[in-house]
Amino acid sequence: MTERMTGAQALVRALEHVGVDTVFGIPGGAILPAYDPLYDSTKVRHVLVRHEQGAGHAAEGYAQATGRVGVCMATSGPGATNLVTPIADAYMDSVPIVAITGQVASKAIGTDAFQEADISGITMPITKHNFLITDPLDIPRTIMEAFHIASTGRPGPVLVDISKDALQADTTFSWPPIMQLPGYRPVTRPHSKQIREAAKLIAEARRPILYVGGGVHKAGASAELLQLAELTHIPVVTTLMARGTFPDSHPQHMGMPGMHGSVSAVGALQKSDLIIGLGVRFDDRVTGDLSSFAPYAKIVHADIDPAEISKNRHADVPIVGDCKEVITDLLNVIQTSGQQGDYADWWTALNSYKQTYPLGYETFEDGTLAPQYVMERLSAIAGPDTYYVAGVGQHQMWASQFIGYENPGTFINSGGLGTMGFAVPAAMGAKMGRPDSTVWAIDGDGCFQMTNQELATCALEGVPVKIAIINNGNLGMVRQWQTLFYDQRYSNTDLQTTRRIPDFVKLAEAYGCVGLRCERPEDVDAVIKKAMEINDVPVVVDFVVHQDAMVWPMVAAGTSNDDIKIARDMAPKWENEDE
Ligand SMILES: Cc1ncc(C[n+]2csc(CCOP(=O)(O)OP(=O)(O)O)c2C)c(N)n1
Ligand SMILES: [Mg+2]
Repeated sequence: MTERMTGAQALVRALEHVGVDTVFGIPGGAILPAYDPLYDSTKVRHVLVRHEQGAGHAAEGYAQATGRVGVCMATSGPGATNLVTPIADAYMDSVPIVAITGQVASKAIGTDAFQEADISGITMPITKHNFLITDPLDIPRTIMEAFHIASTGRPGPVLVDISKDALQADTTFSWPPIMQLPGYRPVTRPHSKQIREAAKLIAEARRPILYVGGGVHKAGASAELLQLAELTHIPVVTTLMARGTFPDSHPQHMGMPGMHGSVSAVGALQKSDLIIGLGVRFDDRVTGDLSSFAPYAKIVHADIDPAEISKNRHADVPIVGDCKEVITDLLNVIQTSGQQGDYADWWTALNSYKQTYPLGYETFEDGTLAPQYVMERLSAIAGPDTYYVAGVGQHQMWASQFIGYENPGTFINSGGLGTMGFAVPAAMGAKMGRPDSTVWAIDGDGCFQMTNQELATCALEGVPVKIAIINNGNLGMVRQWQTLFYDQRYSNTDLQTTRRIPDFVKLAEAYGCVGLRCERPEDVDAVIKKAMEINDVPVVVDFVVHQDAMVWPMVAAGTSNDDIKIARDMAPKWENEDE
């Protein structure tokens, strides 16, 4: 069945056919034709955001909370370039989003026309793929291809740029279109020889470790991971992108590795003789100085993206495949062989790391709030079924360290790009994707000032997110580096929020939200409980905390993981330093 309609109508119809229920965006000249049929759609809800960056992060939050493709839309030129940051963010964290942008009329492309920007050129290195459509006939097929590419293999952002005349022209629409992607065939089935090789190394190892990254949750493989860990009794570390993929409370969990990881997780990687990396990138925040990273370890590295394998650290056993299939196959081979490694001495060492160096923090005599305490109480009161969405900075690290994650995908944050301003719009997207769940954003006073305008969107669209601002009056993470590495010369990190500019409570109220403030430890529980009881409008809590709280442990940038500090000038003592 084919039907006559405009390119714009074909676009909306195609979005309906691929199952889109929510689009975040802002209209403008070049995309305007698409907004007309969108007005009539009963299946697609368009959410009018206040800044296109908010649309992009909302699409990411929606995608991460639901596992479905998030969608954002913008006009040409500045609308499109405002999407660049969230597209780059989605690329770094492998988040499936489709960004649809209007482009100037095809005849005007290349003439520096009003609001022209070469967005497909600009986003070439930060998209998994992108398209420029000038023929309306291509619209349905391209939309289907864009959603297929974004959500299969290693997920990622896809941009579809459509010229205004293609949206306006008459065309024929038929569904389903036939995709034309001859060169795109992601490998999901791991090679059985590689699986056997990995199983053999696991049986031979004395100090193995499962290094779990964002790819495991993206593959929906947390149940299989738990089975594998319990079958083999191998310890597990979960990266910033994998928090909750393996339960924090599990005795085999060693914590988060990396720059602000636990001593037990960092130590376990450094001392291991076999790292089984699953859906990880061996990125610099985890490895520290690469040349001294895990010097005794052989590497099994499984990832769906062959480009990741041996990119940073040579893999002795490379496995290309979907993590769910990799883990399932490993389980089968290990179960059939009945071989069990001997890790008793390893566990003695690991348990001693855990007992000797638990995560801790400083409290303040003057009665001011420790930010870590706020996280602990939030975790206890809001519980592990809540979605936590963080900004970028100290508060993000405390949210990772001091909230207990028990369920996969419940910590949503900007890991690879480290994008300030991520939290408020991403929390909005997460809440729209999961309306029955509680969503708490944990934001910094700096980050919050970058994207808080989306509170207007939340209030008007009925999206009751909860925002905890960890207000330390500073660009705290940068201040921490100035404290440690720049002689306490605090160049341009004081936000002066202590002068209540802005007053976050009043700002929340101005946006139609409830604003609360908490300044003393004894009030924390009552304020969180009050925020938990408000479910009809968004709530913002201004937690005024001590300005000098620091994130520990820390591996200073560029140094070795062996030089991890548990506090300023305090390093752990390693036992078993016999190799
Ligand atoms: C868009 C952007 N600009 C600059 C930075 C560099 N940066 C990283 S953390 C940080 C401070 C964040 O301050 P705040 O939101 O108050 O969080 P805190 O560290 O105080 O918890 C800055 C400026 C960044 N990550 N992203
Ligand atoms: Mg701050």
